[in-house]
Amino acid sequence: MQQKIAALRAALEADRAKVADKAALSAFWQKYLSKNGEVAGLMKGLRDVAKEERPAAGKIINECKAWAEAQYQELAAAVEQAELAARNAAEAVDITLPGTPRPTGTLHPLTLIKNQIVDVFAGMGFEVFEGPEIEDDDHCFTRLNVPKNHPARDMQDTFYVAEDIVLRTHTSPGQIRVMDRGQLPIKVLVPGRVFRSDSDATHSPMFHQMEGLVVDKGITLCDLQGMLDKFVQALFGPEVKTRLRPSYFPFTEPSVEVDVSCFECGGKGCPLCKGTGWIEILGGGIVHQQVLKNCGIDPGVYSGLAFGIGIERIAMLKYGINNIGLLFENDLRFLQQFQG
Ligand code: 2NL
Repeated sequence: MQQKIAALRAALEADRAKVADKAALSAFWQKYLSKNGEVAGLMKGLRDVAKEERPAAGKIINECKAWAEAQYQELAAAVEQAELAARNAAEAVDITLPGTPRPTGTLHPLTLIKNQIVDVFAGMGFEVFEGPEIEDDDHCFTRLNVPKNHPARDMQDTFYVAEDIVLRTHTSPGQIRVMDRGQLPIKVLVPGRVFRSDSDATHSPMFHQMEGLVVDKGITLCDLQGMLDKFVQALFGPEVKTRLRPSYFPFTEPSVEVDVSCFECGGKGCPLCKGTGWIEILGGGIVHQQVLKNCGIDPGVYSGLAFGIGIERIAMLKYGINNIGLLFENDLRFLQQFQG
């Protein structure tokens, strides 16, 4: 028995030195300590020992078993330690390394321009109102003094959703809704998408407008010119001047087209202003008395000014963009040039 035990100890120690992971540890336990393992085998061997020697043999087998179990416990702790150390090494994070830069989005150039315009007019006390994109004929045309069969309805080449229901061709129906609230005075900006059946290098069937409306006692064309002066100077620089030219819109009387002195050449004449020194940027005028009446406002007491700005046009002028399509293709190489 003593020989057997000595052999088992020697074999166990040799095997123990080879155990490096959990799988080998488990095999080690199976081999020596399981029900059919070598230590249990020694116990079974007791049968062959002479009766009077059995107590002594049993004692040394038990000692061997306790020793083997202790060996196993030590080994298990060592394997556990080694695996933890290996995992810590593999998962180590160098917190002194610089972070991975995450690409962040930028505002779309049209949003940048829209925000700039809103900021300028907010500084003059305007509020922002947004109306629906699908409008009825009444809000989009009739109450704006564009009656049925008026050439302006053809001129605007409207998208009809149903009879008398249209994709708004301008944001003006939004201002009609503001006037319908019946609260005066009014100082409102109405930005948003508008739709016209028109498409070339400078026209898109969907584009963005920002209209402004002021209704109060004693509003004149001078108020319009003063506000627009501040607006163009904020957008194009303090040196630019404005010029009003007579024009025609059914909803304003008088109507004006507003030019700015060319911010590229300072007015001397260049390709941008086509040699004229002036660039047309928006239209406006004094709200037609009929439009005020259509909204329940007494033109004998109140007067109004209105203007409409094409946001794409301003963006194209300001950033030197020659094709409107670039604004809607969402090519990152284009968009990333506008960092705000
Ligand atoms: C342009 C011209 C304009 C208006 C828009 C307006 C709205 C109401 C009453 C009167 Cl509710 N007028 N809007 C007036 C004149 C011109 O836009 O060329 N826009 C790009």
